[in-house]
Amino acid sequence: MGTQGRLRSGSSRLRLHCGIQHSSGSLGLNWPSNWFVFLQGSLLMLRERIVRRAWVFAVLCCLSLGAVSAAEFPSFEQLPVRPEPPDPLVMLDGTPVRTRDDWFNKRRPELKALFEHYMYGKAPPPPDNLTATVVRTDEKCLDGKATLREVTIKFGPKSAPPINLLLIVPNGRKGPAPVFVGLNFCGNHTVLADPQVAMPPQWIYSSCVGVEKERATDKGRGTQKDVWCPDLLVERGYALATLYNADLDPDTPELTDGIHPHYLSAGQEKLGPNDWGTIRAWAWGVSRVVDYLVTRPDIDKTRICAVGHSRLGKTALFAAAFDERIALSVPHQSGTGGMAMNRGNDQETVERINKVFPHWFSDSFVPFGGNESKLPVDQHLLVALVAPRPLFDGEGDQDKWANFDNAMLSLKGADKVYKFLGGRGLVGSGLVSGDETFTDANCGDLVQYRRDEKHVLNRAYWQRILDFADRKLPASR
Ligand code: GTR
Repeated sequence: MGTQGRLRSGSSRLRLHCGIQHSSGSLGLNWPSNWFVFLQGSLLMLRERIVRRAWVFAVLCCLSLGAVSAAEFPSFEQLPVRPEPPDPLVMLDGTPVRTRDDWFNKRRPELKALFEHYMYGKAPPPPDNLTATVVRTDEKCLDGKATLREVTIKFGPKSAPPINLLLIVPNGRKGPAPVFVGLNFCGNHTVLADPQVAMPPQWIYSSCVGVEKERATDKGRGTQKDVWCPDLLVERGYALATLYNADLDPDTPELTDGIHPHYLSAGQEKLGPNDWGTIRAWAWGVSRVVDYLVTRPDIDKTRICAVGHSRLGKTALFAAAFDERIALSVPHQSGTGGMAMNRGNDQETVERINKVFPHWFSDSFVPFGGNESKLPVDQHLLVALVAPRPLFDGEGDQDKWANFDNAMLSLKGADKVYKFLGGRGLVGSGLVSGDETFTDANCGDLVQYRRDEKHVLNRAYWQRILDFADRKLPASR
């Protein structure tokens, strides 16, 4: 799966999320505990003040007066070490976010620019020439319960590859249907057992069923139906819009395929350090599908949900963070680069993810391997960008690699913004497990849902994703 990465240097040092942890014993002092608490508090305040000053200094050195622009962000070397995750409600230059207006018009654009600059890379602006052609319709899909359409979506430079969208919309409905949009790993023909759905012609993961010499075959048809569960979605009144991720960018380090080469300027042979990586390209493609979905009368444009598993869960989160037309998001087992905080991640580290998947992020992310505490952003801020819209963080008890504990830290870090915007954010512990039903007492706008499962998306998860969507996006909205 595209794992032959460029080797890069860097240490695999781990950092504690909570910074200094002293006890009076470790200091060798015998002071009464209230003295120690006082001293500890003062040290923490002093450290916070020093870190804040260093930040303000670095930012002021790099910014001229006026709005923050990515070109003026501090270089990696200029960034101070900052063990605590950045406060979502404090601007990069230290100015507090006091109003909704500050959030939506200042901090939110700043965070988007920071994520693009230091981590995922910058994508081109939305194209103004998007066209969609329905190339096949089957009104009798799923025993007549749904209408299937295959749609070719074109955009951007003439030479750019199209998106081949599979759209399944329930037939028996009273109004426009809510929809889940997500990229798939193995091709549209694997989503349901239909002999006619077009197979992707390009490179495909050899781990997908029926793949021979890195190309899809008929043997793969319907083999992902228990991952996507289109019958269940339709039964519950939801549409499904899905496309193979390689339509946008095959999951390999090569720059010669997918969307990237069509956006290089004349003579440019490689991406710049802050240009879009594969996850950014995938998420940009999700937004192109949304461009199309909002034009369809059978789709409820106020109930568009983004879903994805694993690397495609990272994509779903990023898409929702950047595209406010996405009303609800389901980053499922998304791990590093998705829901899991980079600071203190003892599972997949920044260094490792960049080594194994050098194309997923922009090159500007590489130096943060082993230096996570220099990051001016962390994943709680990507979740904060989704606020106040509902988010379901699906996790598996046996899927330690995705680091559900660090995902919970992201939810907790973003909660502040949900509440600042008047939403419910996290409620109770924020965790709902197994067969526990969602109630007002355990489910706010943010929830971590965990089952005793490995790294998988399946019907059992979908039941709960749909329960969450029913609660958060009722038809009467
Ligand atoms: C793993 C990778 C994870 C996750 C996963 C997947 O190898 O380390 O970040 O994305 O792949 O996408 O299945």
